[in-house]
Amino acid sequence: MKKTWIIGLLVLVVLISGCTYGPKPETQPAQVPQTTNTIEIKGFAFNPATITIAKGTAVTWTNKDSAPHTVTGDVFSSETLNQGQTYSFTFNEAGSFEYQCHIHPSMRGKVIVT
Ligand SMILES: [Cu+2]
Repeated sequence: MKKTWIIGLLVLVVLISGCTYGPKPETQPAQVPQTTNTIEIKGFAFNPATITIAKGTAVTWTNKDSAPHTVTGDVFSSETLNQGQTYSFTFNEAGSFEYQCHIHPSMRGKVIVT
């Protein structure tokens, strides 16, 4: 009977001490170059339309529209992206890369790689 009480107390101590460690705080220094970037395709527009990234960064586009879109540039090109689908491309060369939606050519975006 007493043993059970001690075990119960131990479990309680473990539970309480476990609570003091909470989720780790976000410790991401601003100086660290971004290694991923996401662009939403929404409302027939790339958002953000222009991004600046460091060389070696992978950019992921996600189509949030019900309409299909593409991400079409000179050195990269996606298949037709339906709603919820994504396309990723890693930019290993510095430069300015313009792209558009092949289906809706008025949709334009630019990736600047430094
Ligand atoms: Cu489109």
